[in-house]
Amino acid sequence: MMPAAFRLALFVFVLVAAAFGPSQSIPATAPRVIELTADHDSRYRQGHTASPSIEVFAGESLILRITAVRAKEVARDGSVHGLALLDNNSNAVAGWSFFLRPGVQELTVTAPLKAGRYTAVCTVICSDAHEGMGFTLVVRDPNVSAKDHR
Ligand SMILES: [Cu+2]
Repeated sequence: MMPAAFRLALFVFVLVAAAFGPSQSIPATAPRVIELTADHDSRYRQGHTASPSIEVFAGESLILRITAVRAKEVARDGSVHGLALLDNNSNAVAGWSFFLRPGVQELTVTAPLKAGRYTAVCTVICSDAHEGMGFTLVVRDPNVSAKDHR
């Protein structure tokens, strides 16, 4: 039979291992990766679709993997495009403001907690077509099925 002190030490070790072990360091669900291009003609694209509409769930962890391609104009700091997310009232959503450099960058974001339609816009005056550069983020309540939205 194990001495009581040893059993206690083993018990504590198991508790600590359970709390800080590898199972705790892996998130329950890995962020979903959304691939986009911030293109040379001042358009956001998802695949071949310009100005896409992207559906996400409220509070969903996302990685925006954006390939930025220089348009006509470049900001003084070298940014070729930008990204800001606006709600229905054109208010900027916190944590969703980025400047993009040429090439691939991964932006870690969290979808807004409030369901609705949001507009992502470019924040660098990248060409004469800059005003039309953006995409739509449709945020769905995860507790409401897509069918119920119709
Ligand atoms: Cu732009």
